[in-house]
Amino acid sequence: MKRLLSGIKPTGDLTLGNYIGALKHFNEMQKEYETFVFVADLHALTIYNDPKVLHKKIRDLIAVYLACGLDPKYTTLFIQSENVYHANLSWVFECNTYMGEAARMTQFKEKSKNNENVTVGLFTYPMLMASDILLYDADVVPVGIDQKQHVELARNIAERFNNKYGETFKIPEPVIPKTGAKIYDLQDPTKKMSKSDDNNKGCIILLEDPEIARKKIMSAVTDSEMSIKFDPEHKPGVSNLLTIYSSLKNISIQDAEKEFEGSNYGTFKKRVADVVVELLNNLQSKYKEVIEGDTIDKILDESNKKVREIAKSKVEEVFTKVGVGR
Ligand code: ATP
Ligand code: LTN
Repeated sequence: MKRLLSGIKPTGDLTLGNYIGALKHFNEMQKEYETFVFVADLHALTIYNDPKVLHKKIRDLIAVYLACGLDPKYTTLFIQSENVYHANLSWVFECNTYMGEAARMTQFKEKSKNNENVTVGLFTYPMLMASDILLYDADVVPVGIDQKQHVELARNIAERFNNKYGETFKIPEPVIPKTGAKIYDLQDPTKKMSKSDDNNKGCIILLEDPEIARKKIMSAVTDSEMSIKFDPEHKPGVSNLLTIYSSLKNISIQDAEKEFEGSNYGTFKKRVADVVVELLNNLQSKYKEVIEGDTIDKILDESNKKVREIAKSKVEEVFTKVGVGR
């Protein structure tokens, strides 16, 4: 069985963008692949987080993974920092990545622009991400479009390492969803819906009151026409709502367009809001069950053993090949 691996940072509040671009796909793919999904808590440290809040967000993310349908029968759920080998391998990759290729990462360029508090960690973050992926010989890595470049860097690192030191790593493939690879902000549909954004009127938060989410959809920016057509360039707001609707209903954009032929924007938004509210209601009731129950630690303890074993043998192989240790 092929392996799937992906992770999400426990910073900010999880959004509908995270759900449609990532969580939903992990859930749909878990039976087809041997699946590893983790909380990328070391990645969260590239910016300052209140430690107490970070601890809570890590647990919350595990609960959201379970609430979204990730099933420990199929998916190994774990916390990155609980497996020390991620950071070990990352160092080796930092020493096998050129400054020029790391400096080309779009996310680094964007996040470091006009920012005086850029850490070295933000720069080396893609090498840690490469180690997350390559430690487990992942075949596929489902991510939103903004992470594709990082998975491509992981491929380059793997190929270079294999050429230099002999066959060691599988070359992973990024898997980008056909629809919903990028969900946009409801107030500014040219910008990604992001949990690190301060203005959250344009952002649906998975654990927020569903009625607040409904209001956000009802006041989403559209345009002054009256046609419900998918045209991201000229009609970014309407196209974004069509993407959200078709992803959550599991139908094509064309079918969604047909469904709304002749409808006005008010009716359209109400129907989009209904599917979003239904998703949040389901997700939140499962989340509550999990976070109040006692299964989280059992699941993590079990998967911990498994991931450490896999990672230990990979890191030992790498250390021997590069010539460190006895
Ligand atoms: P930030 O927006 O805070 O920089 P992020 O949400 O991109 O962070 P993660 O939470 O780690 O970072 O992302 C988890 C996954 O969700 C990634 O695969 C990412 O591509 C996807 N994702 C995040 N936002 C969106 C979005 N608006 N549309 C589609 N996918 C998204
Ligand atoms: N960098 C990703 C989160 C992430 C990840 C990974 C995704 C860390 N390690 C490994 C896939 C595979 C992000 O910011 N969204």
